[in-house]
Amino acid sequence: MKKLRVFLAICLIMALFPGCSPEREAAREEKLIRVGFSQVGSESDWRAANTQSMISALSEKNGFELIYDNARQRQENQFLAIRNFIQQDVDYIVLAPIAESGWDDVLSEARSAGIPVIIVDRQIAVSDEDLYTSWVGSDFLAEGQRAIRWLEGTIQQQGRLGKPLNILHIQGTDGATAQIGRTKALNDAVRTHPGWKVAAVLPGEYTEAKSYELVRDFLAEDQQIDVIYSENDNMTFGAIRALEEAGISYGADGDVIIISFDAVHDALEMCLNGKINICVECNPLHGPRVAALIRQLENGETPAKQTYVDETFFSPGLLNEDLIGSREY
Ligand code: GZL
Repeated sequence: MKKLRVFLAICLIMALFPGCSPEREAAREEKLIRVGFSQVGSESDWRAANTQSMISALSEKNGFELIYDNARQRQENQFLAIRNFIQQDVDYIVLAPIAESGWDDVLSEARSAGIPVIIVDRQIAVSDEDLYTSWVGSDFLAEGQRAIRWLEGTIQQQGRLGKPLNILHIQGTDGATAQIGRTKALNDAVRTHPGWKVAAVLPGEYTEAKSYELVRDFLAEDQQIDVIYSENDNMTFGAIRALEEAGISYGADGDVIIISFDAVHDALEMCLNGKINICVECNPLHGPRVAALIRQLENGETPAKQTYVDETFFSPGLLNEDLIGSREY
């Protein structure tokens, strides 16, 4: 009976207001907020935690109808998803952009359709900041600087400050804000410390498989390295596999210092066991923040244009099983 009432209400609304879409009105009748979410892909443990956080927060029991799209690490798939969301006349678009550039046209189409856009995680570089309503994510340069400050302190304690230091840099997806910020912190430090040298920059794409292949091939050239600066945990896992195959010691008691970003569960376990020297946290749990931003907009409020999440870092002495077990990801 309720369905019939909804159907008749829609027919009446469509007759009176032909501009309203049946989907938007059906959701309105149920009072669900329709959200289209374009996710980068499923390249890492961090991304899986981020996706889970968004799906859990933007659930029907929380008043949302979520339309989720996995772009499989291709920006053109994100363009397609956003255009589909516009066609489906969603109330909001949430975008986790794979890279900073290329968004002006598709976000102009969303604005013309009157659909607010919220950006999560990495940032976008657009000609008009009004093309998106709000952004929530991490300060990636600060993450990198946290890692560098720890490295400087460790090298000083070892009496190696001012001496040569060969660093293998495993980089995330080129043009991603996380890559830009974490890379800048390292490059700034190399300029500051004359003895520091980047032995190679390996484009690991944030995946374990790609990192393993690149580090394995690099190690085959027998170049000596003192540090691996890996821009996410999954690339670290791949690098560690390659180090073990090459018989090279690493971690708290090894020859190669391992610096890793994200601080996902498995990385923290490895850090606790001394296999990773420092895990720099990158918080993926943006779902509740995005839901709150949408609620603000629904209530006619103006949310902050940018919201940075609080983050820290972990080294073996700062970890225990209880702490690791208490974390959501
Ligand atoms: C950082 C995020 C990065 C993570 C990777 O916020 O964009 O992308 O560090 C993920 O694990 O793939």
